[in-house]
Amino acid sequence: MFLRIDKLQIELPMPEQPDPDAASAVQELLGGRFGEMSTLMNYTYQSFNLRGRKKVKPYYDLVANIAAEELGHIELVAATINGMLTGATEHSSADGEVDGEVDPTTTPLSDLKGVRNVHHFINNGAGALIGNSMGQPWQGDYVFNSGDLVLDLLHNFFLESGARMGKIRVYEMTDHPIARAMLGYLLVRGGVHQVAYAKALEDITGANVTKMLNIPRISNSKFPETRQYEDAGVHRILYRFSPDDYRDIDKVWKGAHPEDGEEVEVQDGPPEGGPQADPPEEPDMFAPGYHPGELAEIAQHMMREGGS
Ligand code: MN3
Repeated sequence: MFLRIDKLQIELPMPEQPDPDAASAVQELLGGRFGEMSTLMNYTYQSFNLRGRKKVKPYYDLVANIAAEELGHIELVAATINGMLTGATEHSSADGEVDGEVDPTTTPLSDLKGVRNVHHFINNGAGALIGNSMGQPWQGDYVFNSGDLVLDLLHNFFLESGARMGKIRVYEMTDHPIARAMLGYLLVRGGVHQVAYAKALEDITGANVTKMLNIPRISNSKFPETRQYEDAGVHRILYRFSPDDYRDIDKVWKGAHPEDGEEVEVQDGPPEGGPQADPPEEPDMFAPGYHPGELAEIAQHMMREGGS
């Protein structure tokens, strides 16, 4: 398996306006039952545990390869939440600063006590949590792995459908530009995985599962942020996340796309991607801790020592 750890799967807008309440809604897409943690962990453990995998190699390859893509999706949703939380403390503590230092007696974080998920600010340095929109932690029993390939694939089709429902509802809750950029891309990629599991089920059972799409019954074309990806054919591409493995995903990812009728294709390598997010410092959260000037000095010191 290889992954681009130096890049996000797409370029996200820079943080401008914080929206902690919308960020807590986006948490559902990370750590909720149908979130990216669930898709990642379901496909990871299903591939770890699959028995007789040489016999059913195209399906093993499909599930393991999609697991690799999901790792990039949790990264993207976490970056979205970080971006949406950025600056929330600054807005809150505008009156609490003396000579650039926060005066704790002025209750500089008082505006944050009423946000939907105060954990973002009490336990985390304005960062993403492994939990859902109500703050409940992600749970291992969100992973379904019966050992029966058809049942597991059917579950994965259901999981991707639930994930799509969540994305659409969060889209309808917030027009935050970072959230919408992430949603435009992940609606398209989740759509690919939904179709891939439907095609796998059709191969094995003969049932016309792709006829059930769209679930929910609304096209990605209704969401303007999907357009650049649909125009580029990203909805028809399954990326191969390994130079050597997963050679047989093209045994499943073939034929027509159910929505536009055009041929689907496997592309070697991950998507081109965008720069890695580097969320700005949040001094009121002591994140990353020392004063920026001090950190720069420490870094310089380390570089000098490393070089000698
Ligand atoms: Mn995903």
